[in-house]
Amino acid sequence: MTTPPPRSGTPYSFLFTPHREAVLRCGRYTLRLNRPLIMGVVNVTPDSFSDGGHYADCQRAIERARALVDEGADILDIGGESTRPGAQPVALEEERRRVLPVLDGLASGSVPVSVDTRTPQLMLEALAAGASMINDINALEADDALRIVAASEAAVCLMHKQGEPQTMQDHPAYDDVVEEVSAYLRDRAAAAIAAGIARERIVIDPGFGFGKTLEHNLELLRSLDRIAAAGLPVLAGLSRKGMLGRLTGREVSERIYASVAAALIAAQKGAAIVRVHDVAATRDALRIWGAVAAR
Ligand code: HH2
Repeated sequence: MTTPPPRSGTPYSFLFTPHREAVLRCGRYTLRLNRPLIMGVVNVTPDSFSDGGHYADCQRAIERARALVDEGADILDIGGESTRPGAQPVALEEERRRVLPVLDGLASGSVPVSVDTRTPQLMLEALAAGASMINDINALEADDALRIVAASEAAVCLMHKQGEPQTMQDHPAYDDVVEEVSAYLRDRAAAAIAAGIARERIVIDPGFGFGKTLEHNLELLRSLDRIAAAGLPVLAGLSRKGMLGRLTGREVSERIYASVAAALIAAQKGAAIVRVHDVAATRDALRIWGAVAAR
């Protein structure tokens, strides 16, 4: 596919994307997708792989989220359950206790708040409490999830994974990882549209690290433009992940440079949204690219 000619004044004019003029509708917010957006992650958990325990307290999580907005986050993503490889599922009651008070403190802010959950009942409660997006690593496959999101105005991120977090890294296997992930995301987007979720509310995500070897992850990153060719905005979540540790030999707390590099590559490959922990560093890198790209 060829890149359309640049328009004067359009930032990121060599961005490979079929949705340059597009918007993402997230509840009362409409986000323009004319540059890569930054989703800032706040995990309200004791055990998330990179920030577990740091923001388990509600007030600290809210302060962290506000700091990420000051650093340039376009969307916040609040999670109450770690889905890192080997993680144990969290009971609804506990996930609710972690997420809803933080959402309450942020929902009236200047940026949309996404809730990272695969639990339909929590989706329902989060939407009622002002969540503008549901980020579901299960791609709304659980009973009722499609119906619950369709009944709202919120956006949704449909993510691919192979297997379940507890065992997904045991033996990931694909014949053609890019084709299989793309086909799955196309199917889930079609199911969401059939359930009444407008196209402009849907984001797709190949799910880096979710039932994928290092080689699978690299192949997906190399070919992100093929996934973006579905015409839906693509979200890429590479921040601080194990694949970056494998490639650099660095611990989680030392993966900021690798994370920024990965986010930049994802954006150049057509990601509409990058999901990151280090917002300021990512924003600076994307700004440099944007300045070079704008003509
Ligand atoms: N990655 C994680 C969690 N949620 N959601 C989407 N859409 N895409 C991702 O790549 C993704 C995600 C894992 O990262 P993190 O939230 O930092 O860790 P944990 O699951 O341990 O809380």
